Amino acid sequence: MVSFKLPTMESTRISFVKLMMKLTPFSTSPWTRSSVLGGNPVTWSGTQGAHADRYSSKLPWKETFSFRYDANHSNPLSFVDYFKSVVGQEFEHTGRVYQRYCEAMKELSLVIMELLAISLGVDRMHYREFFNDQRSIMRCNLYPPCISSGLTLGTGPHCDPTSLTILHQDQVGGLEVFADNKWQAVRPRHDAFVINLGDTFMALSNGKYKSCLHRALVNEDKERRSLVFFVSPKEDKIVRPPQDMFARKEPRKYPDFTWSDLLEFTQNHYRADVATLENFTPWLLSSKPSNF
Ligand SMILES: O=C(O)CCC(=O)C(=O)O
Repeated sequence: MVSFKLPTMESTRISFVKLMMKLTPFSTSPWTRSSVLGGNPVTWSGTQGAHADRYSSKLPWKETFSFRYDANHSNPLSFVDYFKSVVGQEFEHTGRVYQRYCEAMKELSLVIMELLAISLGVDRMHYREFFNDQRSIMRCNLYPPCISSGLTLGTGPHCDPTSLTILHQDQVGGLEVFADNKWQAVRPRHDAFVINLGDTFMALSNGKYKSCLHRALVNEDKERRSLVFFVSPKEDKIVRPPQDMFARKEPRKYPDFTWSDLLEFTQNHYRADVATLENFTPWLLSSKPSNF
C-alpha cells in the first residue's frame, strides 16, 4: 500500500469531500432512497448494513453507499440528471462533482497502471490500455462512533477482489493494513490518497504484486468517513498477465478468468478474504472449461 501526493487532484477532491462529508447521517438523508435508472451509468446501491450478513462476529459498524461508474457512458449530463431526478434537485451540484471526481480517479488509475507496468518490466501501455474501458465503483463509508469500539470493526479484514483501490480517509484514522505479520495503522493525510492493489491485479501480475489485507477500526467518540474508488476491468475482458512475462518462461499462477467470474464468486459463494484467489481457482475450474 502506497500513499502519495497529487496536487493536481486537490480541487476536485476537496469539493467532493466537502459535499460527501455534509451528508450526516446517511440514514436520515435523501440518500436512503433506493432506486436504479435503467441503463444509467450511475447505479444507486443505497445505504446498507455493509455486508453484515457475511460476518459471524465483530459485525461491521458502518453504513455505505456505492455508485457504479461506467467510464464509457460518462456523459456528464446523465450524471447530473440522475442526481437531480433520483436524489433531488438540490443534488445537481453533487452529481457534477461526482462526475468530475470519477473522471479524475479514472485518469489517476491509468497513470498508476503505467507505473505498475514499468515496475514489472512489461510494455508500459499494457495495463493502461486494458483498463481504459474500466468498470469502477465509488463507495462512501460512514463509521458512526461506537462506545464498545473494541467489540466491533468498521470494516472486517479483507482483500479487495477488484484491481486497484484509491482511498481517501478523513483525519480520524482507522484504516489498518496487515504487513510484517501485524496490523499497522495508515496515518491519515488530507493531501494524499491510499493506493491499494486487489486480487485481480495480483492475477494480472502473475502473483508478483500481492493483494493487500486491510481493515478499518471504529472510533469511540468520533465519526469517521472514507471515500473509496474501486477499479475493475470491463466485465467480459480476459484477466491474463501480459505476454512479456511468459517470454521469461514463468509458469502461470492463475487460470484465465473474467471480472464477472470473480464477482460472481465473491458475491454469491465466498466472502473476500486473504485467500480469495486460491479458493476461486478450483471453483472456476470446476464450473468452466479452461486452458489452465
Ligand atoms: O474505510 C476504510 O478505510 C476502508 C474501507 C474499505 O476497505 C472498503 O470499503 O472496502
